[in-house]
Amino acid sequence: MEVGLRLAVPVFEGVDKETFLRDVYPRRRPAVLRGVSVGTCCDRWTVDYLAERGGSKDVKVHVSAEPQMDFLHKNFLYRTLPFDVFVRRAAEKKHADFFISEEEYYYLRSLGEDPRKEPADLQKQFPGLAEDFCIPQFFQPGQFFSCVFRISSCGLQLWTHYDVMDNLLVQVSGRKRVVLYSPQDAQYLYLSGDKSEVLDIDNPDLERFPDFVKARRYECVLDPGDLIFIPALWFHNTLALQFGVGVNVFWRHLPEESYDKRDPYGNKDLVAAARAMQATERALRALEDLPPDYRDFYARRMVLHIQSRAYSCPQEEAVQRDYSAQSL
Ligand SMILES: O=C(O)CCC(=O)C(=O)O
Repeated sequence: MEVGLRLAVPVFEGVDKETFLRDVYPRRRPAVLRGVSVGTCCDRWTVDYLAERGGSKDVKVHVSAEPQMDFLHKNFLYRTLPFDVFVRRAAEKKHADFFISEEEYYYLRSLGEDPRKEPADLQKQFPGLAEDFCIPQFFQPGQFFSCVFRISSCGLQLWTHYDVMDNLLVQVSGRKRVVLYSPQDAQYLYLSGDKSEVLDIDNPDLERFPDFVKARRYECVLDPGDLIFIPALWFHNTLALQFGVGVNVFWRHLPEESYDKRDPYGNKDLVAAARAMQATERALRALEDLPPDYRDFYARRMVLHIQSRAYSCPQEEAVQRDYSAQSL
């Protein structure tokens, strides 16, 4: 199979706030960070400890018979389980108690107290465990948005998507592969909203998604204790190589009013972006009133106009810049 360009995510060792802000953050590109202190969680969070300290509060989890969870075509169920029961189930390969099949896969993305209004915060939902987790102080306290628990069965793969906030994902236990794509390659990802239609990124259906091979693939494997900085708008896809526990922290790097107030997940388009997308829809509806040859002509002119007014650098330049990254 024809494969696209594969690049390694750069690794930074012994990162403190100063080196993060000087060497990593301004590049606005993904980076693996090692040697960042995140508290005692990496030593303490065994399955038994999580079950005991996390308690039996109900959590809503994703359950699927297949390892690749597909949000767009919903191949999973939402089910509610006591947290301790969930953790033990997610850690086992075969289940005596199950919803779909004895080999089903589990995924928890923790939610706020009122999931439609409040962002997740480990401190509020799991105070007994939050004591063991120390949020890296790489941003101002006022920029904090959410702190999300992520627990996956071995083999679980999460669909490719972007978020609108900057993100530090801390891998506490288990190994996880992370694949990322640049926002500048969005045109090759067959998007439906914030998610890619291409579910199997390792064996994509190239008849349906012929341009997917043009997307530059950035890849890394996180070991326990590793962090990855995922800048806002970078697409990411995760694959749990082992049962794994992670925590991610989203923060706002733009003024608060830029973000949609009704967004507890950190993935709704910025207010101005949503307005621009709506205006595009209106423009497209206006084009429908034209005969096909005129519609085609004006659509092409609109694309050129948008490119010349709004692209920050031509696509070829963006590709060129990345050839300096290390190929896999
Ligand atoms: O680690 C995972 O399971 C997914 C992480 C993710 O999607 C995120 O941090 O935004």
